[in-house]
Amino acid sequence: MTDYDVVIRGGTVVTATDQFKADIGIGDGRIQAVAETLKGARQIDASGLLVMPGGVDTHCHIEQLRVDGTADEDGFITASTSALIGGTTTAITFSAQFKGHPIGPSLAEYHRRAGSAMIDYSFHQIITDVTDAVIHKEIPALVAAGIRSLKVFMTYDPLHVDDRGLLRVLAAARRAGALVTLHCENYEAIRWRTEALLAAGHTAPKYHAWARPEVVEREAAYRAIALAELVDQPIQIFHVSCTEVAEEIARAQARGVKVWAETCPQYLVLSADDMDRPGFEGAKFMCSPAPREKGAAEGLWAQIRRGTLDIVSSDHSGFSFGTAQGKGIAGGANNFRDIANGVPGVAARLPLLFSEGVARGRIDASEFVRLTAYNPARLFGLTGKGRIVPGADADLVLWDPSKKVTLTNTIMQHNIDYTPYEGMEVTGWPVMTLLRGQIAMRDDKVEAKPGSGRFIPRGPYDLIKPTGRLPNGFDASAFA
Ligand code: DUC
Ligand code: ZN
Ligand code: ZN
Repeated sequence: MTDYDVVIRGGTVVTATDQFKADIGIGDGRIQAVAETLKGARQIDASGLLVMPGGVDTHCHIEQLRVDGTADEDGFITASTSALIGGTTTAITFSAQFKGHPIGPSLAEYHRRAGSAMIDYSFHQIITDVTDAVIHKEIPALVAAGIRSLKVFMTYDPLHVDDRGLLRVLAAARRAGALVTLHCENYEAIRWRTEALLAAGHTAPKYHAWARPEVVEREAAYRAIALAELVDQPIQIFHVSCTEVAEEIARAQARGVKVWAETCPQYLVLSADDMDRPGFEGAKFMCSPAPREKGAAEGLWAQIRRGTLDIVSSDHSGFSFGTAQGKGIAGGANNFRDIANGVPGVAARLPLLFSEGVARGRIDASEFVRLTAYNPARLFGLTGKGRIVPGADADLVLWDPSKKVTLTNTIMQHNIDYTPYEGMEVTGWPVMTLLRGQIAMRDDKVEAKPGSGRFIPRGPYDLIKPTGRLPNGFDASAFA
């Protein structure tokens, strides 16, 4: 007689706090027991391997729609394939609002498209048009439908929202019980510097970084924090690229502001020099904020270790190098302003972080779990994810900590024609990924079927409640 459907036997279980030898008993797609010796109808031998929670990537652009009706090249099937190859089992992707359009119908379209996903998922709703209907009807409706995070861009045409709009979104989120995530860069400063650079004939990809230096990101991050304090609304700052922004966040955290922040592998392993490769090759490394000077990443590692940056997500973006819908190089983009920003990385996220972090001794394996699974699940209210405890979803990755792999685009299995990490050698590789107890990837082959992923509705949770500290004790969000 067996006690469990599946037992993962003999591995080293890594949780957000501990590492120990144990078996994991799985039944009905959930973890039912973690103990020394368990019996199951099926055994999976994990000896010599780490057994960790499946990756939770809370910043992925998948099949995101554009104003012209096209969508990101990496769709839900290919992006989920790539996620599973890299050990990730849950993603939060984006539903984009277009100016002049309501949210409801486009969100329904994202749900339809995500029906083919092979990982579990939720959405962040991008707010670009801060109308009365959005503030008073659509944001409450989103939260009621289980979407509890909003994204605001402080830069980019036609996405950016001005300070008044941001205040209104923060206030609406406070009333509804949602988290606000932000892309922090100063819109006018980037416009001004871009115009000057192009007027001076500086068109190559490397000038992307010149158009948006660190101070442009720091100013916007500081402003976002200040506005969030004014409203007393928790926020998360996306893709922190440099120490000076992290220091601004650390100062706010020290005075009790509920501000969380992520960084991404591109800021830990790429640099501005990559954008200076010959011709337009540098476009492969263009993302925003821009990768910084060589060596700057050590400052980010320090801020990871002190907890200022508590999530490492991929910011996976579906732009190929040689397609018109991608970076447009084949279609003749001839200056940095017209090249799409963003790099693919949902598969490479865990291997790069493990290799650069754990294998090189910058962080330990439990910290790796916190950064890649436990903290993202906790911050975004993804109940049942990111943990190895009885009752949690049996989303697991079996990891060979000493396997060496040279990254290539073929390995990524996404629908993008390049990886910015081509040729990099990593130490540590996922050999099996399970989603809710089912083997979804084994030895670099995806076994999951389209549609096996599930939408995860997110209910209320304490972490993102306001602090109750308001200037003059006056809650303006109750009136505006
Ligand atoms: N910001 C993102 O969050 N993703 C892709 C591009 C960008 O600027
Ligand atoms: Zn962004
Ligand atoms: Zn993004």
